[in-house]
Amino acid sequence: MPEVSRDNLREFVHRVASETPVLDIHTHVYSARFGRLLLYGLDELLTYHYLIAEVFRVAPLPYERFWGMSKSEQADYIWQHLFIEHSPVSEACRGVLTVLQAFGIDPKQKNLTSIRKHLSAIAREAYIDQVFKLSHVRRVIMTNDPFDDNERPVWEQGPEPDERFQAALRIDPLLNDWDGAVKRLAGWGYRVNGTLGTSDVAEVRRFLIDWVERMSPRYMAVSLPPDFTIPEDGPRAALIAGCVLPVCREAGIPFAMMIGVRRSLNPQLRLAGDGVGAADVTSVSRLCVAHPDNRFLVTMLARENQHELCVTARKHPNLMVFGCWWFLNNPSLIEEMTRIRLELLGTSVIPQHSDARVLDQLIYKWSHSRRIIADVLADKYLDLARAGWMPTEQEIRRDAADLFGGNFERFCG
Ligand code: HDL
Ligand code: ZN
Repeated sequence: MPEVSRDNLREFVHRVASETPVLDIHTHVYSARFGRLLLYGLDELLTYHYLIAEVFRVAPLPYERFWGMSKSEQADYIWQHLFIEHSPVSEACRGVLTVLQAFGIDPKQKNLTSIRKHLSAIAREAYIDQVFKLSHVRRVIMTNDPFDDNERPVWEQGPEPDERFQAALRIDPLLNDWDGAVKRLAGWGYRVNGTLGTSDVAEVRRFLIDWVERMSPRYMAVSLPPDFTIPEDGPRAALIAGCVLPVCREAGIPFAMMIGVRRSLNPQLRLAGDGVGAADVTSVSRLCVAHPDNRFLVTMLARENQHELCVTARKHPNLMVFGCWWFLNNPSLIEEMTRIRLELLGTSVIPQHSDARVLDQLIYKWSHSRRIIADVLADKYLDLARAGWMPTEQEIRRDAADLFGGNFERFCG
């Protein structure tokens, strides 16, 4: 296979990175059969909760006044204050522009009404196809919550038919609000009383098995607060060890832990009100050691946790580090994290996920991240070249395929 010359290495790596189809392992998008849960189009892009948090900084107004606006009035307000009256330099603002550009729209030449008209003229199925084509994403993994009253009935009708959308079984209410979950589980016919005795354990396992069979999830997932520790008093540690991990082992799927979110720092901002806190990485290590037959996908929300998480991953082959989550999904931190990861873990990582909530965001979240990951990868190959090791085209394609989905698929088995 031909080696790549040093002079055109960077350009070749960028081309491969932009062309490699991605398996996006964590998103909040939905397939068409979920109806209104599938968000797409200009107003959804502009009312992304990241932009809601940002607009209150430059144009504060009474929260209820904003929440009382229609979706398009909120979008107009955000556009006016974050794009017209201030330069849209934040990552979430720039993302909207990247999406419009990909659809061939010059926002400087149009107004929101004509942009809305342009995008809403595309039928929903065609829109989904267009976004997958423009983003070079081959498959997304959704976030599927059996406790969500809008989502549950859809799953009760049957499995997901669109193979571009796969499930992840998200169990935050079970692990983070056991008392509330007991009431819901009992209402669905699971014989639980909250004592977490053998009957509760058996019934929670039955609940999880029922949903694994219904969803065929690629993994089970939970988001956890900064003060999450193992061991810890309370039901969460017992539910993880006694129910979640045995069912994951039996189903042959990983358990994903997303650690470090401080929910509702500002409840008036609703989805936009969450914050971040440094968490305990040693607890991840303890779980990996105590459950060697389980596989753990882990992402942490605090920048301060990233280096220690990579060092921990060097100790545990059953630990896979993934993504630049949420407040880390910005160029400066994606670059820093990708460098730390490649230098400590080689290509044995999942460098990114999109966390897209609006389907169109697949376009910008991936085009922004591919560029950064490609640049870091090119730098590492040039470091290799200085040591006399020039990668071949095939090796570069292999590495990109690993990073953009292959590592996840092998890790999931
Ligand atoms: O808990 C999560 O999965 C987070 O990603 C939240 O959904 C958060 O609101 C988000 O969308 N972050 O990007
Ligand atoms: Zn998420």
